[in-house]
Amino acid sequence: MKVDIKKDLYASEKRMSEINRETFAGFELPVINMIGSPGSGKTTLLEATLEFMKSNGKRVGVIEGDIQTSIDSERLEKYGMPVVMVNTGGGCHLSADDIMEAAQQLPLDSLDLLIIENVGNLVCPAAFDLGESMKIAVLSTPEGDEKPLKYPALFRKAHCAVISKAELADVCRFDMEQAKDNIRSVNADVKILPLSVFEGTGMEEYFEFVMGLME
Ligand SMILES: Nc1nc2c(ncn2[C@@H]2O[C@H](COP(=O)(O)OP(=O)(O)O)[C@@H](O)[C@H]2O)c(=O)[nH]1
Ligand SMILES: [Mg+2]
Repeated sequence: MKVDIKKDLYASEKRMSEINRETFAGFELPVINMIGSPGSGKTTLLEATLEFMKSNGKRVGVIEGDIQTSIDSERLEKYGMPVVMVNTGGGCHLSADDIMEAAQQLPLDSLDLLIIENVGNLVCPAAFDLGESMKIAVLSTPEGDEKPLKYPALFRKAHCAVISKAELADVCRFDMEQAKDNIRSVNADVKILPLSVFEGTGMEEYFEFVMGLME
């Protein structure tokens, strides 16, 4: 008998993401999967989000994916929210299996929101369904306004595209309108949110969007 390992692996990964989705639905827990390049500002945005949610009485769990080190999860622990670190040991993305294991260490019944920071990478994480409610793509201005065209898979699957470090757009010669057009050309329905955590611009709209997931 011929065994199609690739097909079996795909089926098992798919089943696990379905179990995760059912588990999260059972707790009525919205789950965000944040995906972007290394350095695009995911952890910084997550820190601002935890601060905001804390002052609004919301409890947010975090699954922090990294290839190595606990640097990001240490940055997040000071907000008093439950953080679980997953080191992929070289792997370029989180899998549904990783999320299932990490979620068991979280008090899912007491959370209002779960945020997964995926491994910094524009390609691999987009291909894996973790059982999340939505993917948020994070593109920073220094990366260039053409990146949505070069890496369309992520932007096609994302519900929301954050354009981070917006205050650097001019100095990086990043054309904001062109970037929006590029994102819309691969996904007409995506919500585009330019923001700067450092300057505080666009943050209200971002928080409003995230709060909307909990209604
Ligand atoms: N100029 C600017 N830099 C930022 C902003 N947000 C984050 N950064 C910086 O970008 C770098 C990478 O941020 P980090 O959150 O670690 O990115 P991650 O690798 O995607 O998690 C750090 O030096 C941050 O201080 C911002 O709004 N403006
Ligand atoms: Mg990070």
